Amino acid sequence: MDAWYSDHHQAHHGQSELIGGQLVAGFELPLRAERVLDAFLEAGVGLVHTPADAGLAPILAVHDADYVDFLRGAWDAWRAIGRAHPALPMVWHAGHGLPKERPRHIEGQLGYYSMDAGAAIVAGTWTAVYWSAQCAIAAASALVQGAPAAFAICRPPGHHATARAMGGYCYLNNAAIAAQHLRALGQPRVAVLDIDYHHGNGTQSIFWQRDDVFFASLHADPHDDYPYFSGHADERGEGDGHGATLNLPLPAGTEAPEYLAALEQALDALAAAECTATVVSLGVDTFELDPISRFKLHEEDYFEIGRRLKRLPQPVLFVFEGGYATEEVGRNAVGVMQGFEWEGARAGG
Ligand code: OKP
Ligand code: ZN
Repeated sequence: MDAWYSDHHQAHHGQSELIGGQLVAGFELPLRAERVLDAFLEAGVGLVHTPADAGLAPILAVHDADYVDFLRGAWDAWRAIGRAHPALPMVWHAGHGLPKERPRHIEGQLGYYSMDAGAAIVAGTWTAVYWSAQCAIAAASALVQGAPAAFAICRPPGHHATARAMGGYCYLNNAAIAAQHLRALGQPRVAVLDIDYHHGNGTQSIFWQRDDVFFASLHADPHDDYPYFSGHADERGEGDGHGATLNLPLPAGTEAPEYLAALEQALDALAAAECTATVVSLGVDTFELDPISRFKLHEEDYFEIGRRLKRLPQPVLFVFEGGYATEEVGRNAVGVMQGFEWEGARAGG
């Protein structure tokens, strides 16, 4: 399988992050995507392409236009009030529903368009998130042109971003944009399987009331971990989307046997949903040495996960999400691709 990668992600760097009440240098580093690219090339899984520019239309099919305008202009607005350090949201409307009025001041807008202080804006953020989304769009296009699988090496990640809010290192929801693009290109029903350690709350909310995109997620129990307010087992979707969301929360300390059993449950549900293509939100922050997570998967488990994913409705688009153990993130992510390809060759030959 081939991969799509743009080095524009490097422009998004030097973000600050609030962890446990302290402002620190962020975990979401340019090195992460570089390590995934290197591992992909080293393993010889396939070719790496630079995405074509498909423009804003596939992004606006998922995200609100005013939110996209905000992302594009936020750094300049922040500079205009004399600030030179990364822009972080710090005030939120926590009442019922959306705030009535959009604030005029950039500080208010940062809160209006975010869910937490986990998505800093720096000078290169818009360029990076735009091209991260373009990687997912280009890979989705390759799928409908006949590729059996593709890998979008996206950075920044996307699965926490909703239609109108950033958070948790995410700005544009690459996986949702890819799923929606597959729909636009004629796929009747698309599956999204999210195996990042954290619940894909943004993706869930985007497709919450729809039955043409089935969302299944394995993640840390939100009683105990980020994003805290969604991902519980009783969340199944609403309206037309009732039954088209499946959440499988798992406890801290989860190891491969329990993880793979839950994965089989998700794969059963996705098989029953009769989708014609799958987007996998691939986070490898389920790794035992991940600095912000609490599952206990080992390096060889990613190959096994890849093998199991061969059961998914085909074709399959992998979209890179989390994974913060920079030494191992490349091998772990690419291990999934290798297991997937290995199982395909075994079954075919
Ligand atoms: C992005 B992705 C935990 C703080 C969590 C945000 C994590 C965002 C993860 N103590 N901060 O899903 O990998
Ligand atoms: Zn994550």
